[in-house]
Amino acid sequence: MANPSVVSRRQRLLSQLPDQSLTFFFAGNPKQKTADQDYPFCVDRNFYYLTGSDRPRQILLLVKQDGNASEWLFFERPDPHEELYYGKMPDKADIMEAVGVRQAEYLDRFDWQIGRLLSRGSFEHLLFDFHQREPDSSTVHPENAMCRRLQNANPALRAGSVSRLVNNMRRIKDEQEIACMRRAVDITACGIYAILDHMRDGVNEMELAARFDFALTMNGARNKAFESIVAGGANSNVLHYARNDQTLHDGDVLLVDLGAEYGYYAADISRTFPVSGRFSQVQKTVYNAVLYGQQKVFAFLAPGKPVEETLEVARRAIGEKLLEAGIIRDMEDMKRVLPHGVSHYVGLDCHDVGDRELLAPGMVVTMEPGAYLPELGFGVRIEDDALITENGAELLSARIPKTVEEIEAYLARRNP
Ligand SMILES: [Mn+2]
Repeated sequence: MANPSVVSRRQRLLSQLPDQSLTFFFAGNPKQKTADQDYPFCVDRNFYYLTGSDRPRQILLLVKQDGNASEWLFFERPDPHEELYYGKMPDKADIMEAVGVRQAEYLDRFDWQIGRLLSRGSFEHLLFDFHQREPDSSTVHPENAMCRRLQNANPALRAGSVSRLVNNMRRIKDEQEIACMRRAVDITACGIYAILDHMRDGVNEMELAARFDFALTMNGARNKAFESIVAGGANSNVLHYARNDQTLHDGDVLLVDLGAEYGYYAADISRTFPVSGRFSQVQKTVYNAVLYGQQKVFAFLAPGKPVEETLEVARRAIGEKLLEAGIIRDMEDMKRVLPHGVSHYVGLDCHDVGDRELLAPGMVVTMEPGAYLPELGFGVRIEDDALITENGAELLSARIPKTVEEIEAYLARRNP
């Protein structure tokens, strides 16, 4: 059975597409790793959003002509040799059933079918969802080369991009998406508890990263949403620390920024913990300043608010507390202390797509204020994911310990 959310997304998109148009989306191709191996296939997110299908080498075509819509899915012809090694491939009936389209066609008939469609109608637009990071790189992305070929073969048609339209649709999550995101956050919570359970003096960051991975797998998440940051001591000042190979020491903080992926949806959570189980006085002061900043951001989140403004909200609140404590001398210092954005959308991408404008119900955003103080030898980041509701926001990651008291109490119970 096709996922009804996916069918309704295509209907909503079709209603916004221009008449007399052909619009193409590509699942993408596996990337070669070694002579006889590919990297695990990672489906194009816009394609997945509109089809619910994660097999490679598929093309979704939306046709809008004289006010009528039709939907085509092109896919690989089943090959007995491939099936011998990798299992049964879907046939036309399977594809129509799974994706909910009326027309399914083998890829080797793509050119013939497009030619037939074009010869029958008076089309005006060719719309593509180019690979977003490298729209001109046809060598890396064969689907981009296909777009160029179609464009060159039909110079009378106006070529354009459909990406922004779909990206902006993706900002508002439907029930099915929110359910996946709740699950991703809950599994991330399990992973964070696994880290807390094994964090102690002498442990390597790598071991804690592995505890997180293990907890994800055991709780049904096949993948991480992004490479984990597990940063002890001074590494906590490196915003995208990736080495994860240093030893933790009592007295240090451990900053983790990580997330599970569930049903292709991401969670994105950060916490900062004391390795010894107790924050030092200055760590506590900075930590509580960042937490205060996050509380202010959470209170700010509501429909109609500009998402980009959370950075100023956080800087003001954290700055106020750090000034009070004599840790900074001037509010201007906050540009250095908190140099990164505080909110981004989360969804099928960890840093999810779409124009960053005013918040609206159904958006999911991060709140990730931090304070990075190399002069004190540590940084703090606290990040949670929030769902924008009709009149405010709902914290999705409420069950992960966050206040100094909650964290120290959990660690004290762990080490009686
Ligand atoms: Mn984030």
